Amino acid sequence: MPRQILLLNGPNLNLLGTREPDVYGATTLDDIVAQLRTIAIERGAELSDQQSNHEGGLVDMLHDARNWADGVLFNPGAYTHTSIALRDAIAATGLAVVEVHLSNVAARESFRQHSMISPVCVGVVSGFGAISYVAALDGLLRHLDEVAA
Ligand code: DHK
Repeated sequence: MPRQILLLNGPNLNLLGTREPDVYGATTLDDIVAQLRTIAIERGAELSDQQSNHEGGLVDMLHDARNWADGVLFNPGAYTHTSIALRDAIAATGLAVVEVHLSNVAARESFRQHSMISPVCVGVVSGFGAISYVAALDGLLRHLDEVAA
């Protein structure tokens, strides 16, 4: 049975490609999903993708994922910096979550320099544009292998 990975993206990430390309790059979310899906298959995993602009919708998606996903790549967008509800949802589900950011949030405005969710994630990848997702998928699959060993 292939490992099941959820790629979960939060608000405004549906606009990737046209949204502030100097900050977030020119790659669309569809391009990122296609690339990750190919890599996942090469690594014996299956990737599903979901996106919501709503905090509660993201909470529901995490709750649902506990029934089928082995791990989650999660870019919560701006909710990274504000959402106790998302932090609690990750803790409550016990899912292995990797936090992902296209930009280097540590080098940006002070309000982006704190993450509510980092303490309940297995790791964080930030600052490599679309490649952040590729690195996060690699890290998550290695983490799941280690835990299973
Ligand atoms: C994406 C967003 O939408 C911002 O609100 C975060 C993150 C950074 C990113 O770099 O992927 O602050």
